[in-house]
Amino acid sequence: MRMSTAHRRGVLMGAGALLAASATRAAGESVALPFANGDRPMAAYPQKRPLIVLTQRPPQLETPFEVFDHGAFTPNDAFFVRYHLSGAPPRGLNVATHRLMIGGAVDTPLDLGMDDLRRDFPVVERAAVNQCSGNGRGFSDPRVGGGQLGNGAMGAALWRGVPLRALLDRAGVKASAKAVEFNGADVPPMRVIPDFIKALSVEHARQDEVMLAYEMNGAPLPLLNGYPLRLIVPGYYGTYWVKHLTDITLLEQDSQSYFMQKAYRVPDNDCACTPAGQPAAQTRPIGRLNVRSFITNVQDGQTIAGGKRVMLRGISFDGGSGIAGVEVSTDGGKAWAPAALGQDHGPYGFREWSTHVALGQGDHVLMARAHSKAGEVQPMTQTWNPPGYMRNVVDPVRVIAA
Ligand SMILES: Nc1nc2c(c(=O)[nH]1)N[C@H]1C(S)=C(S)[C@@H](COP(=O)(O)O)O[C@H]1N2
Ligand SMILES: [Mo]
Repeated sequence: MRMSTAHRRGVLMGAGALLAASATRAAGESVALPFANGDRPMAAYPQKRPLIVLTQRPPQLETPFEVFDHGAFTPNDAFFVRYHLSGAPPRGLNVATHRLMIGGAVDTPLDLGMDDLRRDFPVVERAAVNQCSGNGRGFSDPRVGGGQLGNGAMGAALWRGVPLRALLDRAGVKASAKAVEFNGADVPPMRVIPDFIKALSVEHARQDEVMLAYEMNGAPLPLLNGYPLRLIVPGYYGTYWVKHLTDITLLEQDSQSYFMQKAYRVPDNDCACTPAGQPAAQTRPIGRLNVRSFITNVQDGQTIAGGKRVMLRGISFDGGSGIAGVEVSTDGGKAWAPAALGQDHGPYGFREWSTHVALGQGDHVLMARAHSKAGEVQPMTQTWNPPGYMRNVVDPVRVIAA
């Protein structure tokens, strides 16, 4: 569905002013994330309900965790926001004038409008989790540098758009092409600051699941989530999901982008980890999401009813093999019992789970632990790395049954 012209103008031309105004308006509310220096203001940005503010310029907003208890899809107005360049989001984006260029090592460079994308290419729809590499970084112990995020820098949506391969085939990728670079409309505020450019291998870019999305959960992408077009790389960390996509460039060598060569890299070993506090000898670009689960209906420190059946539920996901099972423990990880899995929305989405437990009076430590179909399981102890990426340790939720 198209936005009306009036709505579009409101969103686009008023975005700058609204960003400033609404941040002040909601300045009263705040939230305390459960780690040192975790106090955060809440603010409602355009098209968003009040979210947890990590930075205002550029906007970096976290989803309040209770949202994840309401289903396998994260509402657009609650979906987290991550930007790097201080001028983001870009001004003046418009579905009527937006262009996507495909160039470099191709037979026929393409210059496409949004109407061309909707009219001339197949349509695909896929549920997929977008998770920031640093989701949960604020819990790293020892602490690490970077945005001190709780667990709200993730979300799952139903993405609708065009398979990337259809565009690559139309342009005709030269046999010499090795990598594909993706750039969006946001530009660095100064020439010395690197542009936000990401890359995939040609082989990865041609996989079935990689797509360009113009809709999210049945509506146009919100401005702050990449309007009017973004890259979707199911199973991969959000850093690859370039927003406000304007340029796709086929390269005959590896991308030299700062955001491939210097940032968003993990230790090059099986656990993507180093001994706490130690740097990595070798690194590689971050890749697939590891397996993860959360209890969503009970919070750490909460008092719950003792001596009767209570429901525990939550979400799980992995990098695309799908969830094989989720187990739950009520004794801090000694005994485990399987939970029931909810509806399967495909291997890249959130998979809900639920179970019932009865707790005797006193203190209990609840845990959920997910297994992927690829045989991966969440670790019981944290795997640490210097940037605090890929956290997926089983989280204890301490409750009092009374
Ligand atoms: N154009 C652009 N795209 C971007 C970024 C950015 O700074 N600029 N950040 C990336 C990162 S690191 C993440 S985690 C996701 C976050 O997507 P969201 O803001 O829609 O939640 O966007 C990615 N795409
Ligand atoms: Mo990210």
